[in-house]
Amino acid sequence: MTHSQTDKRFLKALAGDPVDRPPYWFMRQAGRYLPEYQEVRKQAGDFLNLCYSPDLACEVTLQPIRRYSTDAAILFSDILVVPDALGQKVEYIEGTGPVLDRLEQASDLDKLDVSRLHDHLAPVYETLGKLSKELPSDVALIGFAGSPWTVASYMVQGSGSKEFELPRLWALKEPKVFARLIDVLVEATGEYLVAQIRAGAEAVQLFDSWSGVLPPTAFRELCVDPTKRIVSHIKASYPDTPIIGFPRGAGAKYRSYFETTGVDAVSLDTSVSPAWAAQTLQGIGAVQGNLDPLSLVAGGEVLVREAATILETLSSGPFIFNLGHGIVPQTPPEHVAMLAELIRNWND
Ligand code: 1CP
Repeated sequence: MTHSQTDKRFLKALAGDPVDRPPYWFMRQAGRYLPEYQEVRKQAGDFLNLCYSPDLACEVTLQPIRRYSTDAAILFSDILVVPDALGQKVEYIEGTGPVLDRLEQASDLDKLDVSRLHDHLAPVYETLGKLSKELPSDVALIGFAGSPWTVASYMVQGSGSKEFELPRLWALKEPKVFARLIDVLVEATGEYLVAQIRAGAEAVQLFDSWSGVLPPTAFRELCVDPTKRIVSHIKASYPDTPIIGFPRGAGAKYRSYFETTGVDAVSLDTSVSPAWAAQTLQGIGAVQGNLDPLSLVAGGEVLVREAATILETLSSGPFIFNLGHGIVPQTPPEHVAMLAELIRNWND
């Protein structure tokens, strides 16, 4: 987004244009901590059914906008709709999280079918179309996908994990086979995000939630390179649509990720010091982040202090206020409302 006409604060900040105050939105701003989400979730029954029901998905996307007047809405969906669309069995089990019929050997990759992608994900595109019509005119619409490494991790591990040993070991033992899986995901993710933009997304975010478990060489091969290929694919059709990368846990490697992939902005995890980010990253592009989601659970003084430090340190460069990771289920919605008000009243 280079200096095009927009009155959306979020898009201006991404383009490096001046803003009256920092824009804000919160990762996982829709979800279980909101009673009105729980209602719709009950109505939908199955979690994937919620993701694939345009009216309901649209409604839960709008819920946090009504409460907090965020500057951006993020499509309500999940990163695991992509393996689902490729034909891998994905289920969400209450209290456990996602469970997948795991990929165990090279021949399992032959079952993945990219040709069904758009048919399967048509309801997601429909949700974006509805949101484009329903959102207030100053609120930007963000589409998203998981990055190939993070999505592959779930496909191979078969569930969430702290260390993701199975995909890491597979990548080390059979790099060529693992590269084939990454290639399938690069293609599917690139296509998926282009279709999201066509349907109305004004920016997209790539969530690489598990990039932090990889050592430097694997980080380059499995996170940076695939992300770079996806960015090129998107930019070929939509050169002006900003792309935000979230290589969670990348540490000092945030810099090479930012410079090499060509993303327009990076989302910072909680471990990144705002002062370091201001000095090292804001010269490359916009940064987004990075309040500890637990500060939002704690509320009060500590929340005000932590948020103020981030605002003071980062708001003189291109900056979007966000969390360092998603809102957790035990977060009191009043704390989020208080934070939103603090940011809305901020200008230094
Ligand atoms: O029962 C429920 O209601 C399910 C809870 C839930 C929700 C609300 C899941 C299951 N996904 C979501 C929505 C979701 N997931 C969004 C919606 C938009 C918003 O931000 O408001 C987004 C962007 C995601 C992305 C996502 N899903 C990521 C990347 C971001 C991150 O948090 O690191 C990941 C890793 C997932 C996988 C996933 N989906 C759901 C759960 C519980 C998990 C994590 C499982 C694990 O512990 O590994």
